[in-house]
Amino acid sequence: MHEPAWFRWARVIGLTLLGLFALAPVYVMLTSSLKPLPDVEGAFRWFPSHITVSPFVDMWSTIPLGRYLVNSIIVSTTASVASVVIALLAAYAVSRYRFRGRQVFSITVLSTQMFPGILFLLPLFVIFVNLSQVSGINLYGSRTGLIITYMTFTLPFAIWMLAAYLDTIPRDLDDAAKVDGSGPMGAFIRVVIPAAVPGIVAVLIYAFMTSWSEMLFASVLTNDSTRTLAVGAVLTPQESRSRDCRRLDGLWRFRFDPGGEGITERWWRGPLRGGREMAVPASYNDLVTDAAEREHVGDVWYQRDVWVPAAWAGQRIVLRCGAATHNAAVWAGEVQVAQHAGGYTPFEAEVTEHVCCGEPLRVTVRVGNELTMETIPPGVASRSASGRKKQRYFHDFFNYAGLHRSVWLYATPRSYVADISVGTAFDPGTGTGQVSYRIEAAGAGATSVRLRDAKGTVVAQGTGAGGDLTVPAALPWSPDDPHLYRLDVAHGDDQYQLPVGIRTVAVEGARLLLNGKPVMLRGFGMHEDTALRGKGHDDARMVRDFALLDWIGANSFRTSHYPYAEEVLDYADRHGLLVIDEAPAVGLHLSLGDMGDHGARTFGPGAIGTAAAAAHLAALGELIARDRNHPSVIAWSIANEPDTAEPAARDYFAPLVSAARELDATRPVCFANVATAPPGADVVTDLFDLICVNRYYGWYAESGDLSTAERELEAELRAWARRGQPILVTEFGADALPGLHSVPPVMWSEEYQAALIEMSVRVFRRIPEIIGEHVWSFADFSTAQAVHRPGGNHKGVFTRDRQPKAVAWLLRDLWRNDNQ
Ligand code: BDP
Repeated sequence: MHEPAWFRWARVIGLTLLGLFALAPVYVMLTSSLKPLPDVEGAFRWFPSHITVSPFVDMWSTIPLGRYLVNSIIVSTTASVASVVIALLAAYAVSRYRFRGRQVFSITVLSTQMFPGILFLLPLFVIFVNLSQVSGINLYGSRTGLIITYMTFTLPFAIWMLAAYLDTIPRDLDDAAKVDGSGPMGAFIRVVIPAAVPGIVAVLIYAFMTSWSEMLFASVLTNDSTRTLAVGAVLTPQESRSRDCRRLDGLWRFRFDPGGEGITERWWRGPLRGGREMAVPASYNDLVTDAAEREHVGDVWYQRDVWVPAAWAGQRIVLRCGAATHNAAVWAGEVQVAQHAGGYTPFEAEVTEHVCCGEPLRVTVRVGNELTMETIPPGVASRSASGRKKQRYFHDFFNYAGLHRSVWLYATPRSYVADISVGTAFDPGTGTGQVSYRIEAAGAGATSVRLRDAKGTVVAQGTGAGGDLTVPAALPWSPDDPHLYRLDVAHGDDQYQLPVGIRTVAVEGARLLLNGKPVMLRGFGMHEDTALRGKGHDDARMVRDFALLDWIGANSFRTSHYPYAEEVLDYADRHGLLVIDEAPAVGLHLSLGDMGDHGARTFGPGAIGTAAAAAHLAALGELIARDRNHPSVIAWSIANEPDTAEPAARDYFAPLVSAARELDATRPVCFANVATAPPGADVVTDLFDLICVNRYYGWYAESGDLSTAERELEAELRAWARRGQPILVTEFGADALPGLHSVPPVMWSEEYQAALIEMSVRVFRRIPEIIGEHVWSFADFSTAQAVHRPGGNHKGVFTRDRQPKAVAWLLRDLWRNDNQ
């Protein structure tokens, strides 16, 4: 038959497109990079910067990226085989039992299938994505998306193709196959299936390609910040009879990646070029001398070699990162093993198969610091007129970045303790303590626990993955006596030792009770911040900070505005500090003060939307999973100063509060309320257990006028008190430039800071519902460069190098007297 020329061309173009489509997996394999598409601001997005693939996350979380190919083949094959089986049965029915709408069916299938993909798929894709944004339901790149695509494309087309194929098989053969009395199914199996094998194979290939491309769309367009390939790490690495660790602190090879070339050029494949070195743990920002590098926005790369001990052969080997701010990908040699979003919680990946014991391993970490409207904390990156990439954010501390906490390589037996969670109770009447435990273990072996007291004597024991231990005459944990027991957990040959403090926390009316007794919290909102190291964890700083907390008579602090290093919480457990543990959700107020835009809306599409909410939830989940065993942690703070006067804040926060309660029902949940959401304006406080307020009367409000400030502070706090909930003042204070003095006190002088704090405390002591005062801030800290921040934020009671300002002596007198 004569083929017109246009038909030949159409066929060539069609086949080329199909070929390119089929080559997409090869592209992904070759680059091994999942690059985000650029973000386009606005409610309607032609291309989103990511597609959430959370329904696939479970599946992917167990399979490192290196095995992505195998993984997607398994899923695509299963989906294709299933659709071919369904299609074959339907096609048989269509072919053998003619029905009226057959032609309509053919026309529909042809008209939807034969459009060039670019014309049809792309609009559909954009519609799906926008619907997802609006509805919050994930229509693309999810199982639902996969099913929808199947229903609309693969299945009808497969039925149509196979039906046409089956039409060519003479019906007499069916009848012949029924001679021995078998029914249509017999004919189907004996004649139709064998005769239709080429058609089935063709449809299978088609179905496979469609399902694979479906998965590829989802993954290629996935911003790495939305996927956590590694399983979030919970148990802090430790040495025991069965475990060995190497802390990879020290100097790493280091390279800035302003052009974002590291991924395409695959920098993990060889030694990082450039000859630079960088200290780990530390922020890199204050260790460089170039302004553009200090303010760099984008990726940096760290790399080092580490000997994997020969003695670890046969063990399970894990690579763990304490904190990479704000997102990271990790390679063990040539294999990407982990990817993580969130700058303040640990993540880890098993690397047993990618290392050789007794040989060196090259560890490469890409760390990205960019904040977007889909990260927590949020931010906006843009290019300045000079072409420089700039980062704007809505919080008050400098956006330090890098490997902020230790990277570890550690070994456990193959059967191991994967996670432990404990809950405790204490009856002050009888003195009896309870420790309930749940162990997650992997691999064969028996699980058992022993609870030992400080002398090492076993006071209770149990077997199995969960249970309750009773401790008669228990010594409860409290700031006065931070008594710790030790839970020795064993599974198979593995052993893990968890410090346990027996204590209860409860909110009763307007009181916060610790072990049944009311507590008053005295202390600070703090920061992990020092000169040079920035946000890098530093044992020396930690020891000094705790010494000063003790010196000044504080019993409590808030981990403003992100989860602190695990070492800090361990220290707080041992030294009896009461910690409000905060998620890194700060700056969720796009119209606030000097950092925001007047009148800007915060919650909703185009601003803090569903993607940010998902990131927030993930960060909160990781925080609680990591810290729920610390007796020092007495409450979860979900966010700092969000715009809770905006009505949409309620829908944003309600699921987060429920999630926190679900993950840990034993601790109060709170957030730090902002001055723009006083009683009457705030729409969320009733969801929470504690009222926490940050107030700056005398500084941002009634600046320089302490007598008016005193009246207004008292009036507002009394309005909060009418709700009958406990109130913790999580921030109050004033900037004081160290060494600036003035009589009478004027703003920025040490005297004014002292006078403002003295006035505030006077007010607090008049209101019985107030259960605590946290001065802002413990020490001066670095901020973004801004006209209102001379060398950073100076609200510290201590200077940045941890020496007292005048107010420190006042607080010391006050708090030490309280303690007596
Ligand atoms: C509060 C913030 C805190 C700031 C402080 C300030 O919670 O992070 O550092 O104000 O302005 O709004 O000093």
